[in-house]
Amino acid sequence: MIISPLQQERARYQPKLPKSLRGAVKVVAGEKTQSVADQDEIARLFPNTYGMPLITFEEGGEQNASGPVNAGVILSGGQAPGGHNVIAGIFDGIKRIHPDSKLYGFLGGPGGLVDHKYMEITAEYLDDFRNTGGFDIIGSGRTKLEETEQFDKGLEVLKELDIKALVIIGGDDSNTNACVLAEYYKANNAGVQVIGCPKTIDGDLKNEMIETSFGFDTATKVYSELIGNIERDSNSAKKYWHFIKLMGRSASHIGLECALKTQPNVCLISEEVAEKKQTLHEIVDNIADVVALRASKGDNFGVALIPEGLIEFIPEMKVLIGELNDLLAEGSETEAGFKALAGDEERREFVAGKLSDASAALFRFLPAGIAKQLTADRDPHGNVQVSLIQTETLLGDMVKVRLKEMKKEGTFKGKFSTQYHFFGYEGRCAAPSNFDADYCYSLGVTASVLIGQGKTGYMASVRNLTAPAEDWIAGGVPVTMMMNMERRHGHMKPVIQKALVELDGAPFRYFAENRRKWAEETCFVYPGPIQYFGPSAVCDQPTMTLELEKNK
Ligand code: FBP
Repeated sequence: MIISPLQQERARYQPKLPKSLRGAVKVVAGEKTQSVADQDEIARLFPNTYGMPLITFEEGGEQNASGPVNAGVILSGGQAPGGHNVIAGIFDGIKRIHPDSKLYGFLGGPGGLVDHKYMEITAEYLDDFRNTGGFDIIGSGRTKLEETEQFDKGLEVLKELDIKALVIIGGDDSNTNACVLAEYYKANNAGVQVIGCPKTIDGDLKNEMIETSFGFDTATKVYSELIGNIERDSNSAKKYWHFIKLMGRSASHIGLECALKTQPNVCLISEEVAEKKQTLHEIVDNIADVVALRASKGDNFGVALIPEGLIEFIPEMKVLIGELNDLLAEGSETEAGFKALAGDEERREFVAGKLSDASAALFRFLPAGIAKQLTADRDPHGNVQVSLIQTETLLGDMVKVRLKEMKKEGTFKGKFSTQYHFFGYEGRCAAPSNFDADYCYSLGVTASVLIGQGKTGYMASVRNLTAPAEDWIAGGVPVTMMMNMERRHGHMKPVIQKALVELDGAPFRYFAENRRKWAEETCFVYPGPIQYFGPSAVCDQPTMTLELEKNK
């Protein structure tokens, strides 16, 4: 493999570990835990893994003599920078337990376990992936592990390879399923532990014990660099309004973090739109007002950030999407009728005729391209694929129409030219920042200690993340502690609670206090690229979200 000079230097980077993980580890068990809600129901569903204590690691335990420990690892869902370092941490950790321990990677995500597709990860193979982005070391996938047949099929290969523990690196759904698997294997005395690891650039797998999911730091730094570059271009040419859609399936953490870093003129936060029950027209009017305000000062340019998940948070759109999901559910009669029609307009009318009056009116009003995107194939979970919907274009086009009206009314006297961007995949496989490289490696070593301690149904947790890495606190959190019951596809299910942007949280409050000034004046900040070598103040900074949350 040919690698760049930066990659060569980066390969030599030794991730920083918390003090407690550098030598022998003392394991301290805390109080018994409870789920965040629906305690009775969750306890009933997880009789073997509910209520376990929190675990914290401290320096200076005794190195217990142990035989080799074989472990398996799965990368689940969307890529996030740092996944390779989690695997490196697990590898080095189990080798520390015993040099003959082996690590197997299941290929292409959870499906690899079910289909018995795996490889042994050797030291030589792993070395090329240390401190690199991507999930290409073993590949990832979105197969859901939720059926007992899948669990049994997986167990066959785990037994064959003498694997004692499986680490599932994934988001909220994958970690929920990891816990279901842990419970099943424990209930059946399968002799396989299951440990979770918090991954997702979306940043929505977090709570009191999981301060952030890995990948959020790097991805938001990459997007902020790009946004800063566009802000500078916008401020130089002074002729375009840039509408930038940012990835993040549901929550707006990415948009908020990027706004805190770059101070754009507009940033929509989906959770606020939902809370205030804003309509599409209100959102458009608000943006048009900012455009007009800036134009009144001669500034016919600006930058607006749009979270990818916005569309599903606009109440009227949410209702429409819900109705469309039901109508176009795979295998339904309406889906067949819809697919039998060839023309887009014919299809639109066919669907509109079956919607409620309000949804039909909205559906007919939307630009043809957006209506088509809303009826496109669903993802494996039956959801609209929001990353495929061009919300940025929809809003830009609607703002244009509104500004024409305002021109007639005499309330807008400027120019409005747009450029559209979508930043998502650009950030998911970036070389991890020092923060993510260190955090991920620490998560991997933490997982190996949990394995060595015979734990199951735990998620690796590394906390105190705004302190220097040596003072980070590592340990394990029972996954059931993060669960509540939610309705999913018509059934109540135990799931890890998704963390949305809290409107009374410090990051949003800081944004809300400043956004008027950022709209009116040009306060752009140009963060520049991620720095890997240099002063710690430049290279090791965590996200502003974390800083504000910790210093609230
Ligand atoms: P995870 O929740 O699996 O980490 O993935 C999140 C994400 O990156 C979202 O931000 C985005 O909407 C989605 O994946 C895109 O999915 P895909 O990779 O299947 O296009």
